[in-house]
Amino acid sequence: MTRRPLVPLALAAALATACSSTQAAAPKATPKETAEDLTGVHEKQQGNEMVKTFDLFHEGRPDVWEYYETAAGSDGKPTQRLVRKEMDLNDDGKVDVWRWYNEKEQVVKEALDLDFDGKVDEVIYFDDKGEPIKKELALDFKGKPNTWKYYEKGKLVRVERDTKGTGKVDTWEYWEGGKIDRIGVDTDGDGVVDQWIKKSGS
Ligand SMILES: [Ca+2]
Ligand SMILES: [Ca+2]
Repeated sequence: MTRRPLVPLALAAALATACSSTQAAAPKATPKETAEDLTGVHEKQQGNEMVKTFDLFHEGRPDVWEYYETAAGSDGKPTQRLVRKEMDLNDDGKVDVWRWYNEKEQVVKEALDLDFDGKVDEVIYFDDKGEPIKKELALDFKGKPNTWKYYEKGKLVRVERDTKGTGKVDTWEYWEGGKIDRIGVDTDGDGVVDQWIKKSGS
């Protein structure tokens, strides 16, 4: 297996920030807000975030990065809280999983690069019980979501699809009890169902 010879720049910058204040300034990076903006590298450190790294593959470089914020704890003393985590699952030096945590350190959002090409293929949003609320999927692995799944109490209730690659939803599947109940299709592109190709009870 070929190995990338150098630690990625963003990682080097992250480590430099964590380890020393005398290092050269980190390269400029644009804060990333959405899954589409994630490009297989590290998100820029925010605020007073510090990073802890782990070398799970024991190869002398990190493959898990945990980002902590310092905040006042319930006793008023400064405490560290995990705010996000990045993981390199296939040991190519690029991040494949990004997780974000709430103030109780529960995962609220997870982004996954399933085919390790640097483009995010799935983003999952969780409620405070750890159940998925919504999944955004790029089923063609091209990095742009084309399918959105919505959940209530952990159960799939609706799937919205952009089947024409227009960036707009054109098909709505409504699920009940683990089965599709009805499917509506927008045929003229105005974002409203024109035709029910499967009706409730049919
Ligand atoms: Ca990777
Ligand atoms: Ca991908």
